[in-house]
Amino acid sequence: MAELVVLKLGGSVLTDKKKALTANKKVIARLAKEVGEVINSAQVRVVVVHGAGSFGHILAKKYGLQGGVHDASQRIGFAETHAAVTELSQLIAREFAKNNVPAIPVYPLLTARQQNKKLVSFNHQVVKDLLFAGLTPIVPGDVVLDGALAGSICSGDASAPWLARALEAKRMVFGVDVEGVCTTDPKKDRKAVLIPEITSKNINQVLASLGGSSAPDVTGGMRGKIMELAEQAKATPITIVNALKPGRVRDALLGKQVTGTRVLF
Ligand code: IP8
Repeated sequence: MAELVVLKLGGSVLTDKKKALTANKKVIARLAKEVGEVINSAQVRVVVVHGAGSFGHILAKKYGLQGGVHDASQRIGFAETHAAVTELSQLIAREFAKNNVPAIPVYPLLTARQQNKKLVSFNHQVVKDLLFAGLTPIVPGDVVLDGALAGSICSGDASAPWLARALEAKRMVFGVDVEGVCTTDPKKDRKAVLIPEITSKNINQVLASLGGSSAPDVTGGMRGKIMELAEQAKATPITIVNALKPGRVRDALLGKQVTGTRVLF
């Protein structure tokens, strides 16, 4: 059986995060080609999880959905946000199909449930069945039903590791808009240094090297993120790559050595 890789593509790669409902169509087309090359030439199956970018976050903020769904206006916002997310997924699916990837969106709103913003179930059988049929599931960050808050936001960062664990994926590839995990925020600090590998052997050293003299919230945020990645990597190894650089996602999907950060535990 071909090995399974869960690919998470960040919303800031796929969309212009500052302009509502604006997709980076050229980037999506190139990534579709890279995924197509992989699944049509190698023994690799791919589940694509994608961020919502400017199709989700702007509406979610406008309606205050971060705190749940409590009134009629928020219910409209919940519906509108889901509709926008489905638009992005459909756009990606069409671009993938043009590149010989038979992609089918699977919406967490219909397959997952949360409790107080925490993912508690994801019916992964549909994802498994799509793969078995030779199709490529596309799972967006979405709004979902929440037992405590009526509705809440389910990030692709939660569903990707969940699915990777449930489907026993060989590895996860996170396609982001920076080179990988760095000592400081590379968008704000030109001295940021890429951390090529995080393992149980160097994690304490990596955590100690974070931040330098930059703001404590940046350091805290990064520390939290690395701890979370380490936890996820216990179940599934992770490679984080710059998806804006042509070929990086393709090579990472194939399991090749690539510029980025590998998290292995
Ligand atoms: O972009 C967020 O998903 P993410 C989903 O993967 C919504 O964090 C609806 C904002």
